[in-house]
Amino acid sequence: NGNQTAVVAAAPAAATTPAPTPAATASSQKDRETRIPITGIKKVMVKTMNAAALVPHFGYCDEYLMDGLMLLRQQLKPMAESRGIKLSYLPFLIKATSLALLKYPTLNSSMSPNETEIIVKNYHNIGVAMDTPQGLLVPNIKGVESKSIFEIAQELNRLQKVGLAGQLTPNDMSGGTFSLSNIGTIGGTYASPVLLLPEVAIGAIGKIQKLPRFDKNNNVYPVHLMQISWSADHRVIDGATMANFSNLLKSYIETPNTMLLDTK
Ligand code: CAO
Repeated sequence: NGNQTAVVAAAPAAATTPAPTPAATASSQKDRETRIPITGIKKVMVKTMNAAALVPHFGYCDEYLMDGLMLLRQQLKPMAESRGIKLSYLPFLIKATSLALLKYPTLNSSMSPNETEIIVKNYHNIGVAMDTPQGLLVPNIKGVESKSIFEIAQELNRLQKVGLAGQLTPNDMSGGTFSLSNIGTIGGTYASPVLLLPEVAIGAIGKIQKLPRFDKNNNVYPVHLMQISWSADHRVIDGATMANFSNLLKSYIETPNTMLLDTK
């Protein structure tokens, strides 16, 4: 493309190496580079990420004990499977997020474009980052506040299926109010997620790991831990709100039966 200018970091030449002629440099550089056009979803990602970079984010991380939820999922997974639905950890995390958002609703809001109002949404459309053949997409599960964990799993299964087939619709992807990104399916622990505007918070979920911890008598014992990394828009959310929200979500995840009390 004649309009493009190559931006190539020049390696410092060794003192003894003669400088190559300009023609030789141009042809060898061309052979050593591949130009990938930025189109489609990648182009959208450039635009949305540039916009997000203008928002002052802060990060907050914690680790959640997963043994209780692992046991519960082990019990419920075969039942979901008998109804044709795969039950991963995400439906529980999405429901617990929604329950915690009921207590801390400003995390489910957006800033008005002229920065004069915070628009709190009383519907929880929770987005899930998906690694699809088209690239990173964030479809959302609509109305999580009134869905059961099974209904959330059903919708997640549907979105994952159409996502892998490259058939997510604009409706699947619009109207999100809060996002989660389960990077733990690929690996890793902590992350630094970038906001999906106009949402004001996003969480990145790390890989569940078996790790040693101490009991009160200083004996080492094994636990399963999952790290979670939050990013929030510091114009709207303060650190205390984020920490209180994460603590409540943590209590639902660590003692998952408590979700029964608040689930509608
Ligand atoms: N730690 C350990 N195991 C995990 C896990 C985690 N954090 N998350 C999921 N698993 C397990 C599941 O429970 C499942 O186990 P079983 O086979 O025993 O049931 C298995 O890994 C596969 O899970 P899954 O991928 O089918 O389901 P999911 O609902 O957890 O995730 C989806 C769905 C679409 C979010 C995921 O496939 C994906 O695309 N992740 C990548 C997200 C991403 O790219 N984020 C970065 C965005 S920023 O660039």
